[in-house]
Amino acid sequence: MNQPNNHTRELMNSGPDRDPSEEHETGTITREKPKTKKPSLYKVILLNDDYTPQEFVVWLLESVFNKSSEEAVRIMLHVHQTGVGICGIYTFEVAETKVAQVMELARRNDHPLQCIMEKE
Ligand code: TYC
Repeated sequence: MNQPNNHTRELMNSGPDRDPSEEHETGTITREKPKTKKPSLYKVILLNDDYTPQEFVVWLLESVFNKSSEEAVRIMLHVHQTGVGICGIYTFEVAETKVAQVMELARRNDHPLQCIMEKE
């Protein structure tokens, strides 16, 4: 029986159990398969209404979304003038938590403020 050629040697050392230290012998298989997947991202969106005080929305943006006071005022005014605005973009569980925090703070303060999340 002949010795395996380079192509056969690569096939013999392929698959999840291959020895990456052998890869440099042929120079054809170069990297490990990256097994990480990027998580989906979600926009957290604030909706305008006629009753929630502007100062409350600015305070929410600072305390829940870690915005500077300047950025918080900018986002609040954008929502006030256009009807909607993005507070931030997060992975699913972070976005879900922030929406729940906003809704609970609005409810506790008797404001009709609405906050939703949307897949990016
Ligand atoms: N429109 C509100 C007012 O004039 C302010 C406001 C801004 C409310 C943003 C909600 O998401 C909102 N008092």
